[in-house]
Amino acid sequence: MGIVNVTPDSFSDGGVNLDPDVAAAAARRMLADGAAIVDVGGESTRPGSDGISGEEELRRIVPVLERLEGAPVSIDTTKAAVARRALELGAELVNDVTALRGDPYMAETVADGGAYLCLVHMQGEPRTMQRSPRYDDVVDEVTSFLEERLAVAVRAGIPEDRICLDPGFGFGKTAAQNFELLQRLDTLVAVGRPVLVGLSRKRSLARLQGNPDAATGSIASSLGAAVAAYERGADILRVHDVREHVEALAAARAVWG
Ligand code: HH2
Repeated sequence: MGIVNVTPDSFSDGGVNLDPDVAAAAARRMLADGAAIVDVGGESTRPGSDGISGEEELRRIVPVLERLEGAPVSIDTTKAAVARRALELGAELVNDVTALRGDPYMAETVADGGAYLCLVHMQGEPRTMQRSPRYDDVVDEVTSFLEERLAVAVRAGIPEDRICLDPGFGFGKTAAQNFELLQRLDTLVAVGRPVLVGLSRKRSLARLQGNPDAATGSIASSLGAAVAAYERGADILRVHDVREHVEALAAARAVWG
């Protein structure tokens, strides 16, 4: 899954894709490089971000989706109105980092639109989530949460076989908690739904290089983490650098045989 953030403030590619022609070209390049789908988002959910109105989010993403007609697209949004418009414009998957908790109309929007859904774990909300994330057992808590949200989604009429689960790296988690989730990814895989992971360029990766102040992790560290996640059963990798990840996965697959 390639990432196309149509935002001025995303943590690693903010401002790059604000022109819809540039954003659509970037998305098409990712698909040509081997992405199965591109995730278009109009609102940054980076730690500390405040959120924007639905009108502003639509203003950013609609021209991009119009230019991507016929391409496999996912919409990264927490707002039902944005998801509804994106589905009308051909999006197939709704990537909701609130796991249907952010907007009371999101579940029926996904169900009525016949869309796929990604449920993401987040402790707190983007503005405050990194202040002091706390868990007794991060793996058990994230897994139980996602099982509960999966049940909610299915009760709302979204077929289970259209839903994938995401532990939400960096969404209310310390670097140590992120890596524990990755080490024990098999617990989430055992739930039986495809697992999506978003590690690409995230700050926890920069910590490994001993740089606590870096805002982004390197491509090389993203690749290492992605291959490790793949080996632990991740099905979908949400990444900025598609070609590099496709090549790294091809090598990992060749080793696996
Ligand atoms: N991470 C981000 C945004 N959306 N969706 C899923 N399913 N999983 C993730 O890990 C995830 C996500 C944050 O990364 P990014 O889109 O690069 O930045 P920003 O939120 O600043 O736009």
